[in-house]
Amino acid sequence: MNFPDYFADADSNFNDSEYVIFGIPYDKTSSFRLGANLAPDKIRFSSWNFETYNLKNKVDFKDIKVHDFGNILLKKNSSNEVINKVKTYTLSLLKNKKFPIALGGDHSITAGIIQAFSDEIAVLSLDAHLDYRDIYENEKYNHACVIRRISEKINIDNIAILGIRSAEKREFLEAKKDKLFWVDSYDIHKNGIKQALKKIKNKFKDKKIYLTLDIDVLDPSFASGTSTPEPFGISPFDILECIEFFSQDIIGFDVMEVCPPYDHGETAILAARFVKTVIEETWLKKYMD
Ligand SMILES: [Mn+2]
Repeated sequence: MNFPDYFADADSNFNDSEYVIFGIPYDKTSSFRLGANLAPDKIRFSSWNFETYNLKNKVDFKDIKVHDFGNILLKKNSSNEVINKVKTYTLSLLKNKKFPIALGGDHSITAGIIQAFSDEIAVLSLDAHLDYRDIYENEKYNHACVIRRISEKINIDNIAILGIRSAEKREFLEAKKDKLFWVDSYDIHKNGIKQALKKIKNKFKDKKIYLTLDIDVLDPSFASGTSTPEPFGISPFDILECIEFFSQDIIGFDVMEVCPPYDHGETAILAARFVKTVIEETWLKKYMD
């Protein structure tokens, strides 16, 4: 079957749209398995799987004005150039009051998106990995360094990570010393996602939140199609609760690290579902008040 090459039902033009989806087909800093550059188009394809009506929140996606820009063109750009391109593009969306939704690509890209936002926002990262290295494989803008790069722009008190279960010892100790906040997946498994979300809400108060989803936060049994899978992950329901809980505050979203060559389709399906969920839930909040 042939489907359009844009995200399902994202058929508004740019001017009318409230939400803009854009892809960044980039995986040059992936450290284990390559292929995340194929993810934006795979996520778009997967989005056609779904009904437009959401039985749970009663939103019909067709009622929301969503534009799909397509992919940002990257031709042999250095990582610095990629980050700058992504920053410039995100700035153009914010200037036009659009809600940015990015499809990665590897997680290094999120640092570029965040640079376009005010320093006053909070950043919530869902990730199996701490990603707090200063440099990795001679690269400052590596996916293993994304939280460190973000912490150079956003006060570390306004950053939180959910679901981690992997870090290098030195990286871990540095993050502890710098008082980076996280709730690991073992804690979430034992005490539930709600208490973790409440802790973060207490910390962020009413700050606006940029939500970045590294799909490897999920257990590999749900989402094996990712570059660096890590056992003992959280579940899709945990992520759903997180999106619903913060829907009032979320002002931007990305989903990163889907790796189609290692996917049987389910990882890209989950990514597409989370894109739709973030759009529906934030839209619902905006028009309910
Ligand atoms: Mn990760």
